[in-house]
Amino acid sequence: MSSRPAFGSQASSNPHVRDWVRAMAELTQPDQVFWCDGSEAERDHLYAQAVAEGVLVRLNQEKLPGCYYHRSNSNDVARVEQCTFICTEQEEDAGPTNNWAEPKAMRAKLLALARGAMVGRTLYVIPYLMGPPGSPLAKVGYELTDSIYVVLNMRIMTRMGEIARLELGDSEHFNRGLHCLLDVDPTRRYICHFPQDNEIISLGSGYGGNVLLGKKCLALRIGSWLGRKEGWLAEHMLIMGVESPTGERTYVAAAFPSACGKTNFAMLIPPEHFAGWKIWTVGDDIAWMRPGPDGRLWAINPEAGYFGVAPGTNGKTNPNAIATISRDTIFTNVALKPDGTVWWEGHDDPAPSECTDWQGNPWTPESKDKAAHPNSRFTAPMTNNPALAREALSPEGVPISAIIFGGRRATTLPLVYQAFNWVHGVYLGATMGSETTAAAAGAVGQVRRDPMAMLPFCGYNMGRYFRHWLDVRRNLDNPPQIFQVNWFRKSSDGRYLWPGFGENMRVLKWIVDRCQGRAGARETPLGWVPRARDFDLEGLPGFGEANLDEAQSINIEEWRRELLLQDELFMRLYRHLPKEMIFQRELLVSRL
Ligand code: OXD
Ligand code: MN
Repeated sequence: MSSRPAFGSQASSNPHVRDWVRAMAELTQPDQVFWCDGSEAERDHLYAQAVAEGVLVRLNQEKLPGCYYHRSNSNDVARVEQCTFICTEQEEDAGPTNNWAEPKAMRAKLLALARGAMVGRTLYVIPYLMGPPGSPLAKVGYELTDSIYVVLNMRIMTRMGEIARLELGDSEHFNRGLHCLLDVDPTRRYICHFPQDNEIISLGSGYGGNVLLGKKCLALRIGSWLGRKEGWLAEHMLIMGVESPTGERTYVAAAFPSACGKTNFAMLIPPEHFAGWKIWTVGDDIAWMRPGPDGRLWAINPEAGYFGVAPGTNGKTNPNAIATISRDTIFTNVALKPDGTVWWEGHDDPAPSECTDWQGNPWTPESKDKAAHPNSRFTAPMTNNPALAREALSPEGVPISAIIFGGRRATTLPLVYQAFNWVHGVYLGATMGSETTAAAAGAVGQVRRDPMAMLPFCGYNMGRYFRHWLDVRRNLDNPPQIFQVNWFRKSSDGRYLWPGFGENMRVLKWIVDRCQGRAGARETPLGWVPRARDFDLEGLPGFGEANLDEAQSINIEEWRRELLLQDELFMRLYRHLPKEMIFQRELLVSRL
């Protein structure tokens, strides 16, 4: 009797897909090939399988229906930028901010590592669609993986299965992604992109950002490459709709580096004072944007779920996220409580008297180490979000009125200012700096240049990327206004100068009002800033005009240092840096 599984046997009818899957199966030698269709029945089967294999723990289904728990290998908890490569014929095409490898040699090395890597395992074939079906920006990818955890996460993060097969039809234009866990050894970890072939090979990791190939690898690194070729932008940006009490909706995209609050901002609930205002989430991490026929910049969220940082998420910082992750969620590397629920530092519940930490060790409040890894995550479907914008499902997307760039900066950068024009705005994005976070392996808290929050994600030469941003303007009769924000500025005694979280609505309101032509501003050397009378400070206890002035102050000494740091990046990019960026720098120096 054949033990053929009831699920996973429906191979694609697309000959390009079949040939490639056959070749990869010959290489990796799995015991079986499982073709995912994305159905609910398949989902139930896969969760049961993952639990049986010990990859997932089924959480308390009364308290957390549809939720599961996973621990990754403790050497594998964040993106690894040093193992991430852009493999192009010319090193210059990858540029000085990426690790580069010659494609032929790198492919040969990776395929040698992948040879026989799935013996005794299952090769899952995941068809997935990035973007709403029928969108002019949507793209199909196929990920081949031997990780059932990846399959179940991709199910949440993308439109997976039949919907992607239908979108692709018989076309050969799809992203080819191969992922093998190998033995999760950091010395054999490679996240490699071959943009000229629309291909990704990821080996030796099981961490989301390295292995959910639709996200950083396709939607950003390959996406940015395709965007330059095809005249659009793939950006590390949230997208939100801001609805005023009159029902007017203004759409905003915002680039903040990893783990700097994009998810919280995208799901913001306006404080009581803003009765009648409402924020709608279109996306929390990635925006694909193209000039529309009407001369405006139109954006879609290519993803279908949120892969958010758990620590610090609670009913005060992000009530919509708490509702979103109350069901159908996979929790990774948080702490596991004896009652089959989860906990992390900054959870609404007090620390449990005992639990199991992210590494599987017993943990009590007396323990020295954290119970949850600082980069522990939740993977949740966007349709769980009470603030999900209906436009998140629209193929056309939304017209963007404002683009916000923001870093995590304890000094120098004021709370908010507006660029004088598009080129100046591109310069603000290009010179962004931010303190590093736990989302990437390495030191935390050091300021590094992170242009447009894309340093780890731009799949080609960063200088040409700035040029592309300048070029996109030619197709925009009505370009978005560009702003810079910094929620994280501190006083000399280490206090945050701005309350942040829901109160960011005040900054957002000024931004929206500027776009709608109904808020004033004062010109400064940096850009347009709100005066106290332009900015809603009502009902914000303990925060008055003097506080706003402090949060907005320009310290010339700090700006001297800032300009030197900007120079370091510009020197690295010099060969392809648009002259406009150098002129903008000179203009800023003369204004200061
Ligand atoms: C993410 C990241 O996971 O930016 O979104 O690291
Ligand atoms: Mn991100």
